[in-house]
Amino acid sequence: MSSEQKETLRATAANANLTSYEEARRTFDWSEVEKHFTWHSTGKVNMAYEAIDRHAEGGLADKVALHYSDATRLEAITYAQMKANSNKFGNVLRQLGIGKGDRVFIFMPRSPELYYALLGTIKIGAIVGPLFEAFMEQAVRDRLEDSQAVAIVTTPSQLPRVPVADLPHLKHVILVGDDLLQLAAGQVDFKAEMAQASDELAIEWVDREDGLILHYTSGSTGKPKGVFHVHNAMIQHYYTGRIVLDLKEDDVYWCTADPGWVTGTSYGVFAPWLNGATNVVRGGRFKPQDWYDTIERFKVTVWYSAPTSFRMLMSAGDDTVKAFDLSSLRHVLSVGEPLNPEVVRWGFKAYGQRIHDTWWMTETGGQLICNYPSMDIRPGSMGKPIPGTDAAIIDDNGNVLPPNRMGNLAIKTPWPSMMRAIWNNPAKYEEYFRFPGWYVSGDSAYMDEDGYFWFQGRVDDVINTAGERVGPFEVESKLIEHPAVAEAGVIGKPDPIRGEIIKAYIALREGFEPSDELKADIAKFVKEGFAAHAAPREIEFKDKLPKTRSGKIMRRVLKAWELGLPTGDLSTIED
Ligand code: 6R9
Repeated sequence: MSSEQKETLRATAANANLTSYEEARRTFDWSEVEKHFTWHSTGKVNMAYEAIDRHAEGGLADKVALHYSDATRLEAITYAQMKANSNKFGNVLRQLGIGKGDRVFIFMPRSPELYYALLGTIKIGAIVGPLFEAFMEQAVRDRLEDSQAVAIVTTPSQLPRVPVADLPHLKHVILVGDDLLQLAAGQVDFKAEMAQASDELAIEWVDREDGLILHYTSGSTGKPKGVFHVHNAMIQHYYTGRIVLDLKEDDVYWCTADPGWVTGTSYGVFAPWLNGATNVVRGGRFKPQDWYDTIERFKVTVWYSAPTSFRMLMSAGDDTVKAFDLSSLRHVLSVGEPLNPEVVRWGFKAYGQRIHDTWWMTETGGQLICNYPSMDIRPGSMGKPIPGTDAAIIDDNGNVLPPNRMGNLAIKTPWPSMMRAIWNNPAKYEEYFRFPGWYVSGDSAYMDEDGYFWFQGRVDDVINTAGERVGPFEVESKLIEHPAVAEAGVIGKPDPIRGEIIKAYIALREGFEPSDELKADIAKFVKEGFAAHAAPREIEFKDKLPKTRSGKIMRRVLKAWELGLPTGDLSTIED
């Protein structure tokens, strides 16, 4: 396909922070961004200071740092208050003897207290480990054991899922709840301690390469990996906040991700606050009406969410959109999974906004391949590498492939927010860097002749049917264009003749019933609208598809079902 024929949404944002992508790629220099931070004069730094205190002391004291809301709470917290409360929590930890380099985990639902705890931990130089609130005991155990955490911040209702007795190094359990009466040995009452703690704190000034955060992420097999990041990541968080999120002084920014997922910290905590924006956090479960209400109520201008949410909003229909005033929105972004062209088209129609896809990983710490307000969007493409980095498609021997060839998506090393280790597992870390000069992502993609990158699937998910390599994403994207299809997960099912055949698991939209006619109609739709070889030969309807808590369809679970094999580590599965 030549690029002229490719569907394009033209750039419209003339006053974006990044005015010319091409020029920035030629002239950009990370050392310019570094000058923005304290270390430039002192040699020492602290992420939480740069994100909060600097603004609290620099004229934004009374600006709202956080608009928090859920079904029962509505609170606006200023930068000055955020500074004071995170200082208090830093003091609470210090009084317990916790300090630089110690691992402190957070295992609780979103709330203002979660953010005080996260920032306070960082302020004393400890390493924070955020967990999804819904983790079960085994998932909590694996992570606390591997990291040898000394403390966990949690709630009374989640406490039964913290296997304290099995974790000898876990000395302190800090409980966030009301009227805690009887505390067992090692338990600490968050609210009582915060009430008497000083709001002045001597910040732990650290080196750029000192530990910041440990994000556990599930591999397809084996135990979760502890992806280790350092304070230096702030360079990338700040910069991508400017050029990708396009944050400006008056923005009200909402990232819908939970801090248990890297998106909820890099872009739910660090990037917005490093840029001095007002941040919105909505607690509780996803509901279309609540989400639109959040945009309307806080007049959200920049909105960062995930394909799974956009697909659910699309399923909820245009009338739901019309019931709210979403006119404050000026910039919308997506991450976590491939963003189907149909979703981009719908978003343009329903919100009048181009949804900007962004690609990155827990391991990369920050955004790497993105669409920018000042760049044309090709629906279905992840975009182009951020200035200051380079990406390529390489073969299994590390050779760079020409345009339009499917292969391993790789990033040229290094970049500021790159992981610095897999905790306790140097061998695993080295695997990512097996070709000198490259980080190998494990994703399969191709680059078109104009430098746009197109995701195909995880390398393990690519299907080989009758000699043709088919990325599951393109088939799924075609499937969801069918009016009956809400979500689709596509896998290769072993077949004696074709090697693999394409099998689609499909969740139907409301109002549609499973039937053989519908299966045939859907298969025909892909065959005629996309390609005969990519049409599913088998379709199975499901009420729901298995997804991670960050909304990724778990194709490997579909495949394990299909083959009757064990499903591997399921600690991050949603239900
Ligand atoms: C931030 C985050 C990383 C994996 C990644 C890829 C998938 C993320 C994507 C995307 C297609 C995008 N992924 N963004 N695939 N298009 N824009 O998601 O981190 O949870 O570690 O997942 O997610 O497969 O390798 P993480």
